[in-house]
Amino acid sequence: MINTEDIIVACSSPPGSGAISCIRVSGKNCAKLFKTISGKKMNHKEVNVCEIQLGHGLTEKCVLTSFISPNSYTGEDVIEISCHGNPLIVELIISKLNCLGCRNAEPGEFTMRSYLNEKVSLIEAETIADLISAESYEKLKIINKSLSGEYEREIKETILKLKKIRTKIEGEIDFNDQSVDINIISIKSELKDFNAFLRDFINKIEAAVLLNEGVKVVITGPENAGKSTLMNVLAKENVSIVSEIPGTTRDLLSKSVKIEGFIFDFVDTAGLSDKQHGKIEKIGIDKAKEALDKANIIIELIDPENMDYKAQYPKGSKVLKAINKLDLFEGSKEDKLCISAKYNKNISVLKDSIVSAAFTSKNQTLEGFSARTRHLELINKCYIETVAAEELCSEDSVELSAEHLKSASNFLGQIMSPYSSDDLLGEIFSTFCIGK
Ligand SMILES: Nc1nc2c(ncn2[C@@H]2O[C@H](COP(=O)(O)OP(=O)(O)OP(=O)(O)O)[C@@H](O)[C@H]2O)c(=O)[nH]1
Ligand SMILES: [Mg+2]
Repeated sequence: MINTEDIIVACSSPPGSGAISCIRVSGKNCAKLFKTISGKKMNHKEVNVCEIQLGHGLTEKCVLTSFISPNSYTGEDVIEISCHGNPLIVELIISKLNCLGCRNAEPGEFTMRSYLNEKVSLIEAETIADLISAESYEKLKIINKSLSGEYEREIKETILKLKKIRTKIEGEIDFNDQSVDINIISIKSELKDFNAFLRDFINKIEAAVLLNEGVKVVITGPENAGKSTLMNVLAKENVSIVSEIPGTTRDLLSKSVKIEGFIFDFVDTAGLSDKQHGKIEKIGIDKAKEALDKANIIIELIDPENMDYKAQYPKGSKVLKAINKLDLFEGSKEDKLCISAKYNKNISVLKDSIVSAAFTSKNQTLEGFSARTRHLELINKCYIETVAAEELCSEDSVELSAEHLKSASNFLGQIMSPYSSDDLLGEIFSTFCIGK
C-alpha cells in the first residue's frame, strides 16, 4: 500500500564521511516538527541555523532549509537538514526524527511523492534516477536532452497520432454509411504509415535502452578456446580463472566495461561441448545457455582445435564470430576475425565490431533519449496490437481492428502514466536510491 500520510525521512547525500551530509524530510504538514527541532516558525525558502539536541547528550549545529507545499521537490512540506558529514551524526538526527514520528523513506519514495503530486512526470522521474547513476558523458548528454522534455514530447506525439487513428476508426463503427469502403481503405493506409513510423521509433528506443542500461555481451564457444582469457583482456583485470584444463569456467562471470564511452556488460560462460559432463559442468552449461537467451550480442570464440564448431543461438541474435590463438596459425580464416586474447592481438578490432554491432549508427544513438526496458516492452506490445489492427482493418472486421487499437493505446499510455497500481509504482521507484 502506498502511504502518503507519513512524514518520511532519509539521508539524501551519499553514505559515509564527508564535509556535509543532507537529511531530507517530507510530509503533508511539517510546521510542528520544524518548530520542535528548531524552535522557529517554518517559512518557505528560508534558511535557519540551529542547534539540534541529539541522543548521548550531544548537540549538532545544522542548517535547515525549508520549503512549503506545493513549492518543493515532492510537492509537500520539505525540510533539508545539512549537518557535519559523519554517519553517526546522521544516524542520531534520523533517530531523533523517528522519535518525533517520522518514518524512514523507502528507496525512491521522495520522487514517487513528487510524481503522485504531479511535480514530475514518470519519464522525468526515471530520467532523474538515470542522471544520478550515469557513468559516461555520452549518457549524461542523452539525459540532458531527455530532461529538456524531448523524449517525453516524442512519446506524447506518438500517443496523439494513435489517438487520431482510433477516433477515425471508431467513427466508422458509429456512423456506418455508403462511403465506408473508401474510409476504411484510407484508415488502413494511415495504419500502415503509423506502423512504419513505430518500427523506426522502436529501433531508436532499442538503441537508447542499450546505451542507458548497458549492452549485455556473452562470450561463448567450445571449451579451452580462450573465452576467459578474452574476458580478462576486455575487463583489464583477472575476472575469470584461465587454465589449459578444459571446463575451467562453470559459473557466469560478469564485468562492466566502458568502451568508447558506452557501457558493456561482458559475461564469461562455461565452454559448450558434446562430451559427457559431470553434474556441475551440466549446471554451468545450462547457465551459459540462459545467458545466451538474454544477450544483446554474442561473441562466439573458437580456436584452431575447434574450427568445425557449430552452435545454435536464439532467433535474431547478433553473433560476432572470432578465432582465437592467432599466434598458432597462419593468415586469415574464412573471413572471420582472428585474434589472440593471450597476446592482445586485434582486440581493438574486436572492440570496434562490438560497438558497431550494438549501435549501428553511433551518431543516431547520441541523438536519442533516456529510455528504459519498461518503455521498450510497452511500445513493443503496442506494436503487436497496431500490426494486428492493420491486418484486420477491413469492412468485415473493423470492430476487431478498433479493439486492437484500444489495447495499443493502453500500452502506450502506460509509458507516461501506468495504471496506479501500488505494486507497479513500487516496482518502478524501488530501483531508485534511498533518499531520492
Ligand atoms: N597460444 C595461445 N593460447 C591462448 C590464447 N588465449 C588463451 N590461450 C590459452 O588457452 C588456454 C585456455 O584458456 P581459457 O581462457 O581458460 O579458455 P576458456 O575458453 O575460458 O576455457 P573453459 O573455461 O575451460 O571453457 C589457456 O592455457 C590459455 O593461456 C592465445 O591467444 N594464444
Ligand atoms: Mg573459461
